[in-house]
Amino acid sequence: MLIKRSDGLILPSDITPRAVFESRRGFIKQLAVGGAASAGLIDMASREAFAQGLNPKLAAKLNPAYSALDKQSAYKDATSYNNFYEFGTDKSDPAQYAGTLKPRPWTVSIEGEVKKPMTLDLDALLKLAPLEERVYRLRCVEGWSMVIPWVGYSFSEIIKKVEPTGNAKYVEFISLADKKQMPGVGSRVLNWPYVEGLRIDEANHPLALLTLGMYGETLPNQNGAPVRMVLPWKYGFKSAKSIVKIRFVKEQPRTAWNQAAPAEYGFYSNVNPEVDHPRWSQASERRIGEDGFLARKRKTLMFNGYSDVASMYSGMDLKKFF
Ligand SMILES: Nc1nc2c(c(=O)[nH]1)N[C@H]1C(S)=C(S)[C@@H](COP(=O)(O)O)O[C@H]1N2
Ligand SMILES: [Mo]
Repeated sequence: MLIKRSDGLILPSDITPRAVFESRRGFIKQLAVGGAASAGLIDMASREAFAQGLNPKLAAKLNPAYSALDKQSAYKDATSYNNFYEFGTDKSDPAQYAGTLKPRPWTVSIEGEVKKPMTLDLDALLKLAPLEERVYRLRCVEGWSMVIPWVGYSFSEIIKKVEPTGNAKYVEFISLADKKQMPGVGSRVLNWPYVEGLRIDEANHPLALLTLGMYGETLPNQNGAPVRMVLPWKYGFKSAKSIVKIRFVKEQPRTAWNQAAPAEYGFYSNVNPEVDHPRWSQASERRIGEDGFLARKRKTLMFNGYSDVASMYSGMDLKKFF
């Protein structure tokens, strides 16, 4: 597929020779080979891992067809500048307080309009489909962006397994809301649990990533351990973290941010430089890590540069369905 770079160039990533690709990657880790994803390695006491900033390795093969060539964000930035309101509203809160999240054992129940409802534990999720590394840009609605090598597989793999019924028009993603593990859940900034949603065709789009790791490791707590979504063509808040339940439903889900401020956060929330947030412009963005004195304000691209998704919205007024 064609992935537009943030500088406006269009690169046919599927024909870029792998070697060129690899050498351009700012960050290459020799990933542990083979069964790293299996039980043993991910059983390390999560607290200790958090304290040491050490997450178990998670082996995955780069999928160049779905990877951006942008310079990758520093691991340090990606793990210390976060939005995860269950741990507080400051960018530094998740890295500071998410040590109390216990990502193992963990189960995700998948229910609603499906022929085969199921509850999957982490091992089952890790084995459900081959893990891929995908370097995605993530654009926060607040006007900053990062470039992160995620590890996971297309959410469509889950859809295939549970066999939605004809009534399944939307998918709802529900995050953990446990006061004991998440100090921010005591506050009333949002209606807990954090809920997000997609139309079923969006959920089936190969770019929609069921994410279990980043930078060759299992997900750090502050990034939504142990399992989250990453939807690179939508504003960051659509990518729900620490998911415990996935429901296939008939009606458009009532999402947390849409409920909190419907005029500001629409259900679709596709990245769109032409539709401003009521309180600020969305025409440009600041790439985290580029904020030295030569910092560039980057132009925000339609669908964050993931133009493949456009056909899902043909005929829709994207100003109305923002
Ligand atoms: N459960 C939950 N998921 C969430 C959030 C949150 O507060 N709670 N914040 C969202 C927002 S606003 C963004 S920009 C991304 C940030 O992901 P990152 O910290 O891994 O970069 O997570 C999204 N997912
Ligand atoms: Mo965000």
